[in-house]
Amino acid sequence: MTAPSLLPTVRTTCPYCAVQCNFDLHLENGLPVKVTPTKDCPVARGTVCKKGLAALSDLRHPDRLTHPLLRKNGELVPVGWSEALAYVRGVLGPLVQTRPQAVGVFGSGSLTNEKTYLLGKFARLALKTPHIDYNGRYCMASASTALNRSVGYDRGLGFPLAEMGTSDLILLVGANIAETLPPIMQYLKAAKDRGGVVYAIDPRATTTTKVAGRHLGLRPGTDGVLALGLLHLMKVWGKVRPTAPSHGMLEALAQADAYPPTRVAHECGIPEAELLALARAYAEAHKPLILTGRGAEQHAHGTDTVQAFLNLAFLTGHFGKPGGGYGTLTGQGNGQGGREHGQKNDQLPGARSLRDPRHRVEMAALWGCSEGDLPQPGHSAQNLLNACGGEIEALIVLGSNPVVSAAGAGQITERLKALKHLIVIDFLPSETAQIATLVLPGSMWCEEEGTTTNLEGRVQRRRKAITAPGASREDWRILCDLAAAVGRPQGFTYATFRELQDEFFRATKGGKADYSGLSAERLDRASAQWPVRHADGPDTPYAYAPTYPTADGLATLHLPRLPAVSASSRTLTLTTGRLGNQYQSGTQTRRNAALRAEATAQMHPDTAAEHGLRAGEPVTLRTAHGETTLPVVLTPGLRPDTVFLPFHWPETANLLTDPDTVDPHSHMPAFKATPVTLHPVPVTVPASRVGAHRQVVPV
Ligand SMILES: Nc1nc2c(c(=O)[nH]1)N[C@H]1C(S)=C(S)[C@@H](COP(=O)(O)OP(=O)(O)OC[C@H]3O[C@@H](n4cnc5c(=O)[nH]c(N)nc54)[C@H](O)[C@@H]3O)O[C@H]1N2
Ligand SMILES: Nc1nc2c(c(=O)[nH]1)N[C@H]1C(S)=C(S)[C@@H](COP(=O)(O)OP(=O)(O)OC[C@H]3O[C@@H](n4cnc5c(=O)[nH]c(N)nc54)[C@H](O)[C@@H]3O)O[C@H]1N2
Ligand code: SF4
Ligand SMILES: [Mo]
Repeated sequence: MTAPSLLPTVRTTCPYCAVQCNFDLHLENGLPVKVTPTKDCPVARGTVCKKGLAALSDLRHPDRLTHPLLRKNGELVPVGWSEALAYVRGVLGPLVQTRPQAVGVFGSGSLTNEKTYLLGKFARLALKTPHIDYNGRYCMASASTALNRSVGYDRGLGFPLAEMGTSDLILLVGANIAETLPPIMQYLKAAKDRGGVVYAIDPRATTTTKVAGRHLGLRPGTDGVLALGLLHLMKVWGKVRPTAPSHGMLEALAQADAYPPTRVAHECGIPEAELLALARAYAEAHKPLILTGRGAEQHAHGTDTVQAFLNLAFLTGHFGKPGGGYGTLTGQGNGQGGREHGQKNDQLPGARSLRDPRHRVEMAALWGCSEGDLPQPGHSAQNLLNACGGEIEALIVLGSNPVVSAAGAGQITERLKALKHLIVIDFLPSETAQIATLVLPGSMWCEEEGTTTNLEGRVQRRRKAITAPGASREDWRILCDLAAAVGRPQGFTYATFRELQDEFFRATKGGKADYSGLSAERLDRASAQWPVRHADGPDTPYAYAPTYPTADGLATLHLPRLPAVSASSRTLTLTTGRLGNQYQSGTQTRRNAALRAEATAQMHPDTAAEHGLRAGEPVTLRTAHGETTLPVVLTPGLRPDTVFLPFHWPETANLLTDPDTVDPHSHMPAFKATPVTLHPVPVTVPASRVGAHRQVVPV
């Protein structure tokens, strides 16, 4: 049953990636029937990708969750809200009084800014637990950590996207934007049309490497070595001219001495001539732009890899230039805002620190509690999931599907099953919802108001077009219901969404990510890039100009610590990533008939031949952490020492990744490099088992 539409056409933002395209939803009988891109969109300028176009079909998908589900005698059965909330009162109520640290919260970069803010407040004030973290830890956390520790804050791009077109050399380091952030390709093409050069640095040839025109197919995990090799040559060629005075410059430069071209080419597994050609292009460029994606970042040394590129951009005088320098390509719809407003384990709204006594006092004043009531930082994402079933007895998940997306998903699923209480708020029966003790039906993108912040720090309105179906509720109301159920409703009694939104904007005042000059009305007039400190003041299209918000205003160039590279050609490395037609853990896109895709194992024809494998035949991939069987796809553009798996299906990539090793700085798991072996499947295994992933059964 659906409520009548509010308007015949509503302009809103896409539910998926960090570009945050705007489009118009055309409504008929209370439901959107068509999406049309708008030329007014400041980001995509009238383009939209196929995922955005197909997003409507999830809204009333037959699997849509429309009532709470409670596990009884092993089965999830439909119940009313009063019974669902009585369960929460019964099990979480006593726990938050006696052992709040036994409760965890897992959030998401898919959540609007307002929900991000509310989730952090809910964990700290209603549950009083230190243990809240989110899936952004799996995403751009390494880039975020490197930027924060070097220049004191982190905005993925320090300039409007369109400035990309003014760069004369773009290095895409582990970013397959033609499939993952397609509208950005127009800015890449603009740069090329002006005579710019584009390199895509990726162990695989992809659509992006083709359009870029120059492809450097390095060995997975060696991007940091490449960056140090480039710095080495810049030093030799007299191209060092630091962006600004900073700490650690001499040490960073001295470190590069140990990375001459021969070593770098050998470790990266690339011809020395290709390294020199890239270095020459960088040396000659007036405004080179280095953009990292997850390929460079999702490693146990991801922070140090980003640091090496940041140091290179900084020491060659390009950091912070409009359209140049260094940036990271944020991934999720609100991956940027989601990392600013308090769902990180160590963070308070406005990118404040939970460790900073002044920040704690500021937030306590706004929230009407004492500073001492606020917990200290708790577990980060992967550690939180690993603590489930032990120290953590109850977990609330909002906007993530770790059964598919967490590193070492096999082990993590066992941890989640060992929980006494797993409460999942979702709108579709994700694999994580299917093992929950309680599932609460939440709201989809155009069923709620809010704001998101895209990959250039641009805050935009996401407008409500329709009402959530059946007994499902807006997520923000569910969080308020949960606060009341555990006996701590104070601070969670907003009469309207607007009250929550205004409180959120206020809460960021004085923080590094200051949104306090924003309001729904201002955002109706135009989007704005943060910080926006005053209602009648400007926004900030250009960030990263010195001085930086650090203790003394200077940047600190930390020394990247990179692991020794074993360049043995016998070792096969598994790397993982995305397909253009699927989104993340696939809850939404695997159900969408317009977005067909297949789970396969991509490998070079020589690799297949060496292992006695042929196209379409099953292969069992085995790592120290698990195994899975998939059909072989021959990919001549992939390095012969690398195998690629998408992660959008259960029983694909994350059964093979490492659940226990994380980057020491960002706590990011190593999604992009796991030693793997390949085994042909004996003919006795029925072909029907190949690629037969656990089907998503409606609960
Ligand atoms: N279609 C689609 N679009 C998406 C998403 C999605 O799931 N589907 N997710 C969104 C999100 S949350 C994110 S974070 C972004 C991610 O966007 P991207 O970073 O573009 O995505 P990935 O496919 O994970 O990784 C990019 C590339 O890194 C390469 N790679 C693997 N290992 C290495 C390495 O060691 N070094 C280098 N240099 N490259 C390596 C892979 O071959 C891959 O082509 O996409 C966003 N957009
Ligand atoms: N091997 C490997 N693993 C990876 C990666 C990789 O490259 N390789 N990439 C990592 C990255 S970058 C990311 S970002 C993660 C993403 O992986 P996840 O954290 O699992 O994110 P999603 O798949 O987007 O899951 C979102 C879930 O929440 C629901 N949901 C989405 N939005 C909302 C909302 O607003 N409200 C409610 N109630 N529910 C919502 C969806 O239906 C879905 O079930 O995966 C990581 N895992
Ligand atoms: S998925 Fe990303 S690129 Fe595609 S329409 Fe949505 S916001 Fe735009
Ligand atoms: Mo991501």
